[in-house]
Amino acid sequence: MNSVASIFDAFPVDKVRRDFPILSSNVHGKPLVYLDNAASNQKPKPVLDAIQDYYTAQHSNVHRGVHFLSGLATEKYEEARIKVRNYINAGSENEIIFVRGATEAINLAAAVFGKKNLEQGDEVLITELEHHSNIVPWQMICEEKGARLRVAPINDSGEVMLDKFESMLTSNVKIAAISHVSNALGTVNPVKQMIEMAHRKKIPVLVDGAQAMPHLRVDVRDLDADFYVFSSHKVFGPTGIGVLYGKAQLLESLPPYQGGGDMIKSVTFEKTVFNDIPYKFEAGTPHIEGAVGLGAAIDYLNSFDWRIVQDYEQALLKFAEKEISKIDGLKIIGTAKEKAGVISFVMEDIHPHDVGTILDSEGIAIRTGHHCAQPVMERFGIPATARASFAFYNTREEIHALVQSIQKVKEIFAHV
Ligand code: 7TS
Repeated sequence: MNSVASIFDAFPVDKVRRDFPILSSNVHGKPLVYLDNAASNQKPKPVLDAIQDYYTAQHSNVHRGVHFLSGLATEKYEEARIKVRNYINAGSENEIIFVRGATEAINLAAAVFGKKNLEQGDEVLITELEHHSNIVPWQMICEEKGARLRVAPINDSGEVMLDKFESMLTSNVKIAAISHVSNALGTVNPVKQMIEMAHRKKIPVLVDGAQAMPHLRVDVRDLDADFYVFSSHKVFGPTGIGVLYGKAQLLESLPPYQGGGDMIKSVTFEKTVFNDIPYKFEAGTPHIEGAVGLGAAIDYLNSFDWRIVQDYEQALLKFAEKEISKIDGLKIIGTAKEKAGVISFVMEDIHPHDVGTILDSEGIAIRTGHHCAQPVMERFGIPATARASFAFYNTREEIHALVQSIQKVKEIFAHV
C-alpha cells in the first residue's frame, strides 16, 4: 500500500490543470475553485481543439454523401464510436448508440424495452438512490403499460440494502435499473454483484453510469451489464452527446425509438424497413462534432495511468472528508464504505443555498439543492444539501480554500 504522500506525488496535478484553460480563470476576482464536477466537468485543450478542427476542416453530414467531406465526417463520427467501444470494452461498435446524454439514453431504453416487454402487472425495479432521470422514464412507461415501479431501499449510510434488492427480484420484475455511482451521495454500488443477482433470475439490468465514468474504468462485459449509459459532458467531453450501450442481441430485439432519416433501409408509403443497429436508434443528423469531441476526451483519458488517477482521487476524497468533518455543526450526508467524487453536507441552521452563495463569492463553485434526487433527500429528511464534487484536476489547496470559506459562512451566520 502506497503512503498518502506518495499517492499525491505520483499524480502530476499541476501539469494536468494546465490542460484545462478554464481552471486558471478568476471568478468574482478570486481564483476559480471548481467543485461542481458531478454536474459537469471542464474540458481539456485536446477536446476544444478537436471540435475547432472538425468545423474548420472536416464538417459535412454523415452517412449520405459521396463527396470527400461527407466521407471524412462519417469516418470521424464512426471512429468516435470505435473509441467508445474500446473504452468501455463493448463487444462491437454496433452496441454503441449515440444519444444526447444519459437522460436520453434511459428514456430510449425505457421506452423501447417497455414497449416490447412490459405488460399489466409486470414490475421495474430501481433503487432509492436514483437520479430523477433513472426514475421518471420508468415511471412513465410503467404508467403506460399498467406495470409497477418498485424501489429497493438504502440504509442510513446511503448504501443499497442488497438483501432487500435481491428479495425484490421476483418473477414479476422484467428489468432492473440501477445507478453505478450516486450523484447525490457519491455511493459506489456493487453493480457487478447486483447484476449477478438479477441475472440469476434472468432479469436484465440497465446501469446508469453517468457518475461512474469520470471516476472509474468501466468494462461493460466484465460487469455483464445489459444496458450501460453515460453522458459525454461528465467525462470531459462536450455537452449534447452521450452513449447508450446495449448488448447486440437485446438491441436487435427492440423496436426503434424515433423515426426519420438514417434509421431506415428503405421507405415506401406502405412499409419501412428499419436499419441495422446502432443506426436503427439514431434517427436524423446526429451530433457529429459532439461525437468527435467525446472521442478526443476518450483519447485524453487513455493518456493516463488509471491506477494513479484513482488512487489520487480516492486520497483527495478522504482528505476532503477528513478536513470538512472537522467543521463544527457540519454533517456529511452519505457515508457509504465505497464512495467516489462527491461530498454532500448540511450545516446546522444554515440553508445550503446560503452556503453555496457565499462560497460563490469566494470563487468556489459547488451545487446546492436536491441534485435531481428528491427521494434521496426525503430518505434523509432534508430538503437539500450542499455538494462538493471532485475531478482528478482538483487539489488539496482547493480543499483548504473550501474549508476556509465554509468557516467564513459560519462566521457570517454567527452574526445574523
Ligand atoms: N444519472 C446520474 C446519476 C446523474 O448524476 C445525472 C446528472 C444524470 C443521470 C443525467 O445526466 P444528463 O447528462 O443527461 O443530464 N447529474 C447531475 C448532477 O448531479 N448535477 O447536475 C446534473
